[in-house]
Amino acid sequence: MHLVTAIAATTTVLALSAAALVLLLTGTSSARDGDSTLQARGHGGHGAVAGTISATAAEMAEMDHGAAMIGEGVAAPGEPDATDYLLDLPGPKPYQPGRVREFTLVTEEHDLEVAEGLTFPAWTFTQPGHDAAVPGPVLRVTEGDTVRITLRNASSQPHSLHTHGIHPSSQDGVLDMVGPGESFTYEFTAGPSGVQPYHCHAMPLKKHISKGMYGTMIIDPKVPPKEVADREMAMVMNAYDTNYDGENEVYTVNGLAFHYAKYPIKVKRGELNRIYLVNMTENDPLNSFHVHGNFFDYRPIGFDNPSQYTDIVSQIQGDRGIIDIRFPEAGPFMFHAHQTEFGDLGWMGFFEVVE
Ligand SMILES: [Cu+2]
Repeated sequence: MHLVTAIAATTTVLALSAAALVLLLTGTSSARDGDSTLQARGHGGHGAVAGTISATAAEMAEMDHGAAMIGEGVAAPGEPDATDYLLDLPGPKPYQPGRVREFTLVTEEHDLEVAEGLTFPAWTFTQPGHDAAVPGPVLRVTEGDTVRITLRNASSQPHSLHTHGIHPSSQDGVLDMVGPGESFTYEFTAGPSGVQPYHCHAMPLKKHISKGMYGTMIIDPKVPPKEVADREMAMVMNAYDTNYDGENEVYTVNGLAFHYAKYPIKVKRGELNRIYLVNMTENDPLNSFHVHGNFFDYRPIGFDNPSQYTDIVSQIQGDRGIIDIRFPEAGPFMFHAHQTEFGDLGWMGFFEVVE
């Protein structure tokens, strides 16, 4: 019953400017709840690392340092277009009184490859006709729209849909669960404008969120923002507790460890990129977004009047905000959590700024 599967993980060392290191995983793991044990093994002259993949700082400090890796040589899961549903968002719809917007989300169970060679038994919000993934799809509406979201439970246990925002108690997804085989349609008026997370609110909440049941909702303002973005993308910071010990072994942005180190996000020099940033990390109270070689405007709510001009922003669990960033220089620019452990364990990538 309690099958223990040990994986042989290859570690590759990356170095950030100071001394941050990155472990890359290869191998296989058990997909059974609570039954997998991960082991990392020193490889290729980088020094031995024993134990779980979340190696101690002391162990990592013994490794050799090298330059940060970028491109095809990086071990990362997912096809190059695996997160396009988050990186090329369709634009806003102008406000129109009386409009109704309808969505369907299906709760499913899938083994997803979240780090190279490492599968995680995820619970997902999936749109019919789309691939299952963590995070779930972006739901984009305009302030004042009547929003109807049908939750169809195709999994083996009760779930719900809880959106952040302003809505009636009956639509909050907390007191009434949607059982296996059942459906429920949540209805509310979209507002206030900005970016909000949605997530399952079944108990134990920590488990349902850490299994991957979350996504991003964008509520565009009735009056368009002063600056229209050239490119819009969602970034969800998350993590996976792959051995169910209450701590995370893998951290990512948009669900796939090191995916944007292998496949940097191409942006055009001088263009305005708008990033809808959400933190759905469980087990750690804070996560952060830091970009190299640049600063950005940050808005925790709404689209105008930024509250910060910065190169790093931190968010508590469930927090969110909007980043507006232009790159004046071409070239690769790293972005990552500035909790260096998170970066080491997968939450690191690059923008490739092109002319
Ligand atoms: Cu759930």
